[in-house]
Amino acid sequence: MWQKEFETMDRADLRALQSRRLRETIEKVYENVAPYRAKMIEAGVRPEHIKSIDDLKLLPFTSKKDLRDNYPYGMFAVPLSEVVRVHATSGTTGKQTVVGYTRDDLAVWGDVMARTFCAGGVTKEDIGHISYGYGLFTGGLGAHGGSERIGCTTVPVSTGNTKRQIQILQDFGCTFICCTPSYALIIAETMAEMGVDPSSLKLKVGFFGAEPWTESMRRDIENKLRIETRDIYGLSEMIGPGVSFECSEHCGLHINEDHFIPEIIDPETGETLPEGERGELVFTCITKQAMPLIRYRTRDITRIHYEKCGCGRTLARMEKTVGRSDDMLIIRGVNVFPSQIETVLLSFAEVAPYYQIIVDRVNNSDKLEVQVELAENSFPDSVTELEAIRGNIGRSIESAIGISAKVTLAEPRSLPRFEGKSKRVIDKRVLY
Ligand code: DLL
Repeated sequence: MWQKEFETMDRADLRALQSRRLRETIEKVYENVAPYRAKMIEAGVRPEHIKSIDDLKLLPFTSKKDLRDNYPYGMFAVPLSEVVRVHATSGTTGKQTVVGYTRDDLAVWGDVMARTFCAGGVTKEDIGHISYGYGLFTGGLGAHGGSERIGCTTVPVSTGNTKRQIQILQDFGCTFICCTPSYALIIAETMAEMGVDPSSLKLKVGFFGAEPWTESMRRDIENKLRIETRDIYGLSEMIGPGVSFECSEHCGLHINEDHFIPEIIDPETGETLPEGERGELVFTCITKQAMPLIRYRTRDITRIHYEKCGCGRTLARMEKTVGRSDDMLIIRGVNVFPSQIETVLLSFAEVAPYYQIIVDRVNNSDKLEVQVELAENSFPDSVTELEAIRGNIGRSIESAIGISAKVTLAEPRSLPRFEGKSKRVIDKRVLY
């Protein structure tokens, strides 16, 4: 274990630590983050009302909307001069959700990722192949920080060019890999096409996350790549990857509770649910300096178990998430909100506000198609004109969401109309 004293802490001691850190955090945000102060005043809560983690439920929730309303830095609790890094993830409209880190926050991130890798048997003798994207996405640099923190030789490959990735795995003797589970399957298939025998590699274990995957996908990856696998979960708003991690027992993901306090709520009513019930996961950061979020609604649906694990860790375990309480899609590891696509479509006078978003998975790769109706009065009279509109919409969608989409222009009045709630997203992916 990387930090045994925290990972196996007696639960009563952990609770005391969490309560102390929560009190300090609440005092700090009340003082330094105007939107929090305003929300707490509105809810009639003062920092002195928060004595232990039992008082968490008195505090108002935070959501992506708060981050959007205070874009880009309005939720920061320290001056920008203390912030050494920012990352960003998709917002629900045109603007990104921005998160910040102080130097201490980066150190904590390194530690929680080091815990993750240690739980998969990684030591400083290992060589890490990081194929999560580097950049605003937290996957690449987050995994990178943890790998370096342990002292592993770290290979910052980032995404793309699968054949080159395989060449690097072979030549550099990488012993662990980090990427999305669907990309792991693409690597496996490409290896088969190239005639590379996975047993000839030094690869031992893979850390896969950033999107949902199933136990049968796990078996498939393990068989095809001849490695062990670990699920890793996180979200940019908390820190990135490293919020929770799997150990060799494979019985849920240990939440780094000394940094993030989890709660499960009913997504409809906001009520805290009793231990063991399934609902929406909510987190409170209790050590983040730059941007501590209080009762942040992740929208991920899961259940938490608090019994001690066979591995000796006392940190609570969350089950694999079983969906979301909002309409966010994860396409090729990228978070996409249908509203982002709608915003783009509505900016084109040539199309009507009737569209469908179709997501499918072909050969382990997600495909996105956007069908949109042409406006009745602007039916273009040449194929060239039609193609130009299609091309412009495609480019605008790609620049808004960061991934490409096949755009299909439909005839006026040809797409379904809905009397009740419209169903604009058709997700055909079946996670086997
Ligand atoms: O996906 C951080 C990350 C990077 C996690 C690399 C793991 C590995 P965001 O882009 O902010 O951050 O997306 C967060 O992705 O709320 C979940 O819905 C989903 N997600 C992340 N990990 C898992 C997982 C990163 N292991 C959102 N299983 C979260 C299922 C996951 N869903």
